[in-house]
Amino acid sequence: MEGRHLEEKAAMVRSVCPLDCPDACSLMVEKRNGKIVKVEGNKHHPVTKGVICHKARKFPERVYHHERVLYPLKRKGKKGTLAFQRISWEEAYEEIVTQFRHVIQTYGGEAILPYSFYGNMGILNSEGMDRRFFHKLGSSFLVRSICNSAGAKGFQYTMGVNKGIDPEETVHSKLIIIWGCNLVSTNLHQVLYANEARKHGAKIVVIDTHRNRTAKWGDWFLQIRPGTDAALALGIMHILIQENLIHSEFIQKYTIGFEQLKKKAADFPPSETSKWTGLSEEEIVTLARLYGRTTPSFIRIGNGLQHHENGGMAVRAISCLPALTGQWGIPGGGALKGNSGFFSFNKWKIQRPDLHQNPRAYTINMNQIGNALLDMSRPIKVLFVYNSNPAQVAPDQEKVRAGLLRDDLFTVVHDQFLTDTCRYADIVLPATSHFENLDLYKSYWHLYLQLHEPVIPPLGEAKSNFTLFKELAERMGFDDEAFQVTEEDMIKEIVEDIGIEYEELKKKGYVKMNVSKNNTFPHHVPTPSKKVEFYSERMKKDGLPPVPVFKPIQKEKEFPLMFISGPNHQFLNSTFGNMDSLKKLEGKPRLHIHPTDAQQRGIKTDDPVIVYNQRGRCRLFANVTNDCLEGTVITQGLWWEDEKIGFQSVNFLTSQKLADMGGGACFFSTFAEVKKAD
Ligand SMILES: Nc1nc2c(c(=O)[nH]1)N[C@H]1C(S)=C(S)[C@@H](COP(=O)(O)OP(=O)(O)OC[C@H]3O[C@@H](n4cnc5c(=O)[nH]c(N)nc54)[C@H](O)[C@@H]3O)O[C@H]1N2
Ligand SMILES: Nc1nc2c(c(=O)[nH]1)N[C@H]1C(S)=C(S)[C@@H](COP(=O)(O)OP(=O)(O)OC[C@H]3O[C@@H](n4cnc5c(=O)[nH]c(N)nc54)[C@H](O)[C@@H]3O)O[C@H]1N2
Ligand SMILES: [Mo]
Repeated sequence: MEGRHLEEKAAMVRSVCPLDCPDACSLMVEKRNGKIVKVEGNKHHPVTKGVICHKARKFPERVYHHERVLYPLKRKGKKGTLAFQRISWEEAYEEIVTQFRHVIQTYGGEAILPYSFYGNMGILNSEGMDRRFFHKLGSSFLVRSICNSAGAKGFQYTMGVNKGIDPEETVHSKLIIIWGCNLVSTNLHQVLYANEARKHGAKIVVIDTHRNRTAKWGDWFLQIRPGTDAALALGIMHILIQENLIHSEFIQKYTIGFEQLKKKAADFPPSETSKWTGLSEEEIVTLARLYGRTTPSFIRIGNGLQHHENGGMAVRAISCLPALTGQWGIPGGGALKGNSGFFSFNKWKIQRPDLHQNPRAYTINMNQIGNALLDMSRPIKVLFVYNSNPAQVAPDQEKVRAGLLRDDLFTVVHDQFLTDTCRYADIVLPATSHFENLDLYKSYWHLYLQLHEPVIPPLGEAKSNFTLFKELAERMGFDDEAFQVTEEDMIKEIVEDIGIEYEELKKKGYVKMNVSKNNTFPHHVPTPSKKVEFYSERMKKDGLPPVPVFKPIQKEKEFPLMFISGPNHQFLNSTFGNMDSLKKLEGKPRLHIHPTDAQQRGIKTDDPVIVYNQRGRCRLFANVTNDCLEGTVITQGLWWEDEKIGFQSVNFLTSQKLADMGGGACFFSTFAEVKKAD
């Protein structure tokens, strides 16, 4: 017995972190008596190198949490409450299929809407069998643009594809600019590379609205007014061009539209740039000269700065900088917004849009789910939520929840926990954790594709998304071969398409994507002109200014404070927001407010405050601090509703307005007023 016990204790199994996070870590899981007891970073993985965050270490607690949903549930109380009764999978399927059939017959397939994002980043469980199923069902299409789509589009206009440099190269960078990105919380391994570069003399500059953890770690912090990054980028260009700190040969060979860009940048002398950004002229000039004189330089473009009305253009403008100083192609030089472009495979083959009988079905932007649920001219009758928690993460919660409360809406939620969205569900289905699934993981930052083999069998009656949609297809009588495949079949299809040996992947667990001159900048720039486009004809066709411009964010008179509600350190969006250990580490949901703004409103640290605007309100605890600018209030984290406190959701204040590009969300272009709570 003793020997067996020791053997069990030694069982270490490979896994992958499924969270929507750039690092996509390789994990090692310690199992004892068939149970996961510990999760650590894989020391052998070239990027993870044995280092992982707190959240991933807490996976055992999450997987075996007493509140985990393990059986199908049916609502027995009113919508908005959490009153459910246990039912069998057969009953659940029966009810769902009956609803599907009735709604398709009465209103058409478009009255069914899937709502999903990347609660689990596994390709099979986030954009595989589910897509096939809803296509065949003939449902409305969902535009999944809640995260990075404005910035991704802006970057693509300049560079043609969502690719940047290989982050492993950034140890060679001599200047690292972290722009609108809270790395220390959101991209830990980039911090490790930057620390390595710093040992070799690199300087780390942080451009952010908030003196966040990353700003405190960097060497030089530039605190910029929110929504003015395009002005700063143009201001840097102005000085680079004026002081001839540009790389003319590179510009000549690899870019188009320099003359037009030069003209635009001429409008942004330091005085003008300073007026908009709030940075001093000296800061702007020093930054531009540092950028113009340092090679290799690297810009890590974050997601924060693009959650604005003008966010697409901000990224578009910043992405022009590396080409001006000829950084692309030098190891450690260039920029990185996202690297998903390295993992290109034929999505059509995996998602099978051809199964859809009505390719002109409604298209609904997930950022406007509130309006969509309330639009009775084309009613959504069934909402099917998985991998997402719209009653927390989507903007304009007043509308989202009014929609979810509709008595004539049938809502199914597939999740591991009774999230706030489950309050409105008619049926809740138990989802496996990623440890229970076979799946394939890419990263949107590093370049390793990873295979995940199940570490434990499904808990309770939980099913993976893949299994759920495959079984639903069967119940609906869909007999296409698309629904006959196994997980392994689908993985093999993807891997083959990407050009990786499945056996090698199975053996090692991860394989690096092929990176060569033929698929990286500046030799391969897949824009229409095949060059870096300072001037973009495509933007013009899309009704956008073809050259980077700065358009200030529209202010709102009655609500003088800009309200920025970003992610926090201990949660992953709303995931983990129900775990006491991580909540304790995070403390209270805070509103960081500048001393002048606080004083004007009679607010002191720890006071409960109400943040409000024309759309709604939320209740937070004040932290009076110089870490934010006057006129900007900041909160972090998507905290779950707490019955004792009530209305903690920051998304009651955010709007459904779309960004300038890609149908992106504008979470941070939100205006509000603050008062002390009674
Ligand atoms: N711990 C943790 N890690 C996460 C997540 C999480 O919730 N928690 N979420 C994951 C996901 S889905 C994403 S998309 C990424 C997001 O991670 P990041 O790319 O780091 O983006 P954010 O944290 O949203 O915002 C970064 C910073 O932008 C600042 N900011 C806001 N407006 C502006 C502006 O106009 N200009 C500039 N320069 N800065 C501005 C904010 O103050 C914030 O400090 O993180 C991923 N990783
Ligand atoms: N105010 C404000 N709002 C924001 C943001 C912000 O910065 N500020 N950030 C935005 C961004 S960048 C993003 S990406 C979105 C994220 O929005 P979401 O993708 O909705 O993220 P989460 O809140 O983490 O919810 C994911 C849910 O998926 C569940 N889940 C995990 N694995 C599985 C699985 O295998 N199957 C099923 N069925 N479910 C699973 C989790 O338990 C969790 O409840 O939020 C956006 N909302
Ligand atoms: Mo995101």
